[in-house]
Amino acid sequence: MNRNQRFRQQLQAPVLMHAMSAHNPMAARLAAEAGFDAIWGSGFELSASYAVPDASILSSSAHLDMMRAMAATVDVPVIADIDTGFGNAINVSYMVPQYEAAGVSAVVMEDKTFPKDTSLRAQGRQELVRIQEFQGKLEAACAARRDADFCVIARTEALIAGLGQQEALDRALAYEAAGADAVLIHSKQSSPDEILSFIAAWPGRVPLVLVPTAYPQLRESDIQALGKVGLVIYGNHAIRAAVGAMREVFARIRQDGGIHQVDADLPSVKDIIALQGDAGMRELERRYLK
Ligand code: SPV
Ligand code: MG
Repeated sequence: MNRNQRFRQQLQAPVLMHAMSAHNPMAARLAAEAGFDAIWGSGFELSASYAVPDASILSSSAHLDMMRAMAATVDVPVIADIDTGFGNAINVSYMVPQYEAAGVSAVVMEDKTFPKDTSLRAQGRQELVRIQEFQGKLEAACAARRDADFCVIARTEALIAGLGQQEALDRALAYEAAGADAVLIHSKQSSPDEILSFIAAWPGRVPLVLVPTAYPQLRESDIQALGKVGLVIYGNHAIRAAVGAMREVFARIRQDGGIHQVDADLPSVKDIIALQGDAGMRELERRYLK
């Protein structure tokens, strides 16, 4: 089975899949090494790694290039966060084959207007496009894929925009009807109640996808028990771990007046060399450098 087939099959299987965010190939490699089923090619993380807001500021080519680099580094499937699809349905038609050619196994596209604003910020601009317009974008994405196992995941921001459960259900069902392979339902409430209520009411056939950043108390075992969720995405934990670790180490070096204290607490240079794939390069040297 190739990577796209594996992803499609796992997404539909009764066992919950878990994806970890990544903003570069090293983060993707570490996530795969830790045992995550897939990599989330997060727009929030990549924007953060360039120190810009997650608001359609980074170019589509910067995102696409990073997805290609991550997909080339790991064997697990990469799920690309294509935000609003970089324009209208026509833009989507041109972008999806490029993501597919970059080696990703799925795209997630959200029903906000372009340029988007990030979802979890308080008082963000959260405007949604018309349901029919987004159906057109999903139909364009599905028609543009070349491999039938490549997944198109629709994301509704109805709860993020404060439009309520009925609007979220109407949108999610309309997106399923337009061909979406799964529906990501996002919430920024600190309690999982809103999401649990949506899941209980979900009458659709396709699996749901959750990003529990705002309600971290909801564990995988709780989500699995709900039965309707195929995938949980940890949306920003790679960049937050990196920022936390760098902040602490940088502060210690300034405080200690050197690296003499911190050195023993860091991954060794040998460890990093191994993660760079040194063993593979030495094998190439052995074979081909004559
Ligand atoms: C991302 O990781 O870019 C996401 C998830 O889209 S969130 O930031 O929660 O909107
Ligand atoms: Mg995003």
